[in-house]
Amino acid sequence: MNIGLNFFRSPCQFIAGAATLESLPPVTLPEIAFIGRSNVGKSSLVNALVGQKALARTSQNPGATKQLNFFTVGEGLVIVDMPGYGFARVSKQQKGEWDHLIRQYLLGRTSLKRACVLIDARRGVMKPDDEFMDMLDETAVSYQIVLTKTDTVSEKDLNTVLQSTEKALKSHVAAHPVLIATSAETKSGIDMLQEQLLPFVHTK
Ligand SMILES: Nc1nc2c(ncn2[C@@H]2O[C@H](COP(=O)(O)OP(=O)(O)OP(=O)(O)O)[C@@H](O)[C@H]2O)c(=O)[nH]1
Ligand SMILES: [Mg+2]
Repeated sequence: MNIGLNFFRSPCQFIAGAATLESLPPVTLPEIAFIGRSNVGKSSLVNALVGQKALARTSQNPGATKQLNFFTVGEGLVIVDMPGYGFARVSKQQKGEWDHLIRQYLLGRTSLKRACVLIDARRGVMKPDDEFMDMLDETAVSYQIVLTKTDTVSEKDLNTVLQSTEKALKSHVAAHPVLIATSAETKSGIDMLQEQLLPFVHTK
């Protein structure tokens, strides 16, 4: 069966929220995970990807997403909206538990096809991102960098951050070479993200 980008307009459903490894839902469809620092725009990008406003819960306050949230897109894909790493207004213990959960999920999930590592266009790749990608480089996880919030920077600053991110990409050998620049606000680059993810969709 041939499918196109309108696949991402398929009905979506929340299937599970997992705060522990034991509560992860069973492996069914191919999975795409959205990861990145707190507040980088993971939940907003998930919503933009599937053309919805409030499938995933967003917030101005870092630490909004507190568990791994699993959503099905039609009958072809599972999207995982993850808690943030790095800065969040949560306790050290909570942060440690999230980091452990995120790491164990990424290392062990057989259905995970790609992790989208989100980078805020206003900040570029920061130390926690670099460290996180170092960890991914040592695993078999296929990952790709996605710039977020591109609407908040000037064209000049966007070019600068694109260049510095391309440079960072070169030091992370396992990263997918295509860098995607997006805005959940203007929907710029969402079609490119969909194109990159379409090959993973399960077709009957
Ligand atoms: N201008 C602009 N704001 C955005 C964009 N994407 C997200 N935001 C805002 O950034 C804030 C954080 O967005 P979330 O999607 O909740 O971020 P998150 O990465 O899921 O955050 P945590 O779950 O706390 O880790 C919200 O106030 C969003 O409205 C974007 O493309 N442009
Ligand atoms: Mg979130």
